[in-house]
Amino acid sequence: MLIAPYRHRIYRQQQGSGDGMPNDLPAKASDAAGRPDMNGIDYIAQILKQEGVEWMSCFPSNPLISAVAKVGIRPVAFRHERGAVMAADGYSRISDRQKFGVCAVQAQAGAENAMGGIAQAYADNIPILVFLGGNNLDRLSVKPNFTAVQNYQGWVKQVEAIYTPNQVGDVMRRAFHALRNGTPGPVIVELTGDVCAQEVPEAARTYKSPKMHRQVPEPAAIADAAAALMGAKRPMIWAGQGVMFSGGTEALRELAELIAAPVFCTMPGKSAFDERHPLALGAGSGTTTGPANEWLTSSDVMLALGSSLTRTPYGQKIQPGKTIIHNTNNPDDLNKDEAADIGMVGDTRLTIEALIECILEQTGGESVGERSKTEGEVAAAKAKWMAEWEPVLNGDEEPISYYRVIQALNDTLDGENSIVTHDAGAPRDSIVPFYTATTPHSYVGWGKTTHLGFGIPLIIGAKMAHPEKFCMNLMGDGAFGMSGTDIETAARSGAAITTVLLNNSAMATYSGPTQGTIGAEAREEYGVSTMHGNYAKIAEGMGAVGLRVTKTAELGPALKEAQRLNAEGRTVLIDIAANVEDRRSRF
Ligand SMILES: Cc1ncc(C[n+]2csc(CCOP(=O)(O)OP(=O)(O)O)c2C)c(N)n1
Ligand SMILES: [Mg+2]
Repeated sequence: MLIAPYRHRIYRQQQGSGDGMPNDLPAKASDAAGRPDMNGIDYIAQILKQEGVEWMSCFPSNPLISAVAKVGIRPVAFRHERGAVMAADGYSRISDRQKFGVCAVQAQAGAENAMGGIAQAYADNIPILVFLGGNNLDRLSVKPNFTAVQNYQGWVKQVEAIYTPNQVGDVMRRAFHALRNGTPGPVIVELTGDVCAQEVPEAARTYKSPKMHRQVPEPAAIADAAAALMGAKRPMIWAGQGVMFSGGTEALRELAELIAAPVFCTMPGKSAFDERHPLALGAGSGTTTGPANEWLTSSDVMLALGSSLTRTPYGQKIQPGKTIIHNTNNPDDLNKDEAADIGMVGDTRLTIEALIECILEQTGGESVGERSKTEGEVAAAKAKWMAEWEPVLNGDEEPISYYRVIQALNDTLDGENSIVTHDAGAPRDSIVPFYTATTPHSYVGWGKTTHLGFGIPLIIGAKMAHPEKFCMNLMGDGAFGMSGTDIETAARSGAAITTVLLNNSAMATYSGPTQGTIGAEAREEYGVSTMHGNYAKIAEGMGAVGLRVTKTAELGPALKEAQRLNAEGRTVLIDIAANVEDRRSRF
């Protein structure tokens, strides 16, 4: 069962300042005349070092890969560009705009293949910096050459090509400004081949690190929101990813307790509020918890924090008839899909703090609402929902039910020191309502365009950010086809992750008894949405440890073994003989 990886290097955490402050610059190379010799690529590497970048995902080739290695930034090569971009995304997702995932791929095929990962980051508002290799200046815009500036418009927050060596510092300043400020999103820099190989004149080497600037909503909007919350009969809070990105999770807890409002987390916001808290309603994708459904249906005032309130099949619907108080840092999200009764454009943590202060001023320091009554109602709603699901979560059916696997995760993992993520399809639908998220980013929810296979590279990126944590992705066998070779990336680089693979030889969302959308003609006659594999064996062939689980009793021990092996620096894949899960907590 256990095999030694082909080549194993223990991943050592790179020593950066870790506080977002610039590191020392490397010594400059000099030519005979004592003049620093630095081309555009070397200057970018130096700026990345100055910005505290510790590693860069990549798929060869791109001249920046050697240049960053020279200045002590670790390049990690993935097996395909999409994965490299997604790992940078995973790193950014849990770094709250304090650190950023950086990625480099080559021109043409590399730039084209990166699209899926970039689109995913764009849809989910994730700040990543992607360097695409570029053609020479005289080939830009000439068919069939790919130009990022033309082709990535509409999929990114910002995209620029470098047209002159004098411009490198300005492009990089705009890039880091965009990463730190406004709506988060992917920032693309196209490294025009011949231009970036030229010397950057000393006078143009003037890079200054841009700072983060945060806004507070107008005082009148805060006062209106406070009044609406204090007058509410049944308030609730809808917490999005922006709560975590702004460092607002503690403030959120304080506010929820102050106004006795239960908290629902969106899928990307899952883990912004500890799901063990008595005011926690849990999280929701298209599926959600019983308590969340009750408050989404019956609340009269909803305070949405750090959320775009985007309508998506991977989110809960907001029922009409509520007063909506909407906080976002992006004015374009206000009134996009939902009419905002009160809009609060600004940083989420600062907004919550301003709300708390305003409410306390009016109550003379007293809390609002009946907290213990509300907590009792949440507990009752949870008990009602769990009465229905308890037998499913603890069932001993074989092939093993998805829910039994999720129960084993809840029973076995040290939630506060783990990072768990899902993949597209039934794994996501099943786990989002039932896995208990604890500390911020202990769960990474994702997916509006929802790229299958994101789980492996995402969790490698998370492991790069937190080598001390148990980092695990739950995926289906269909998803493995999209990114499974990056198990080799994890094994080779020592970013020791655990992949829990629900092997049902099917795509449950398309071929399940009631969930199926693929017709019997294509399924039964031609096998569309059926596939087979022994993924534990494949993992072993790529230098990881493969474990097979066919009985429910083996789940806990396999997860414990995975934790032990990860701690030794070994990547693990647990291949579970699973059912074609058809049950969903939908309302
Ligand atoms: C790149 C991409 N293509 C297609 C899809 C649509 N899709 C969502 S789930 C799924 C099947 C997933 O099958 P599997 O990973 O085996 O999970 P299961 O539902 O069986 O648990 C597909 C094709 C997608 N999300 N991403
Ligand atoms: Mg499957």
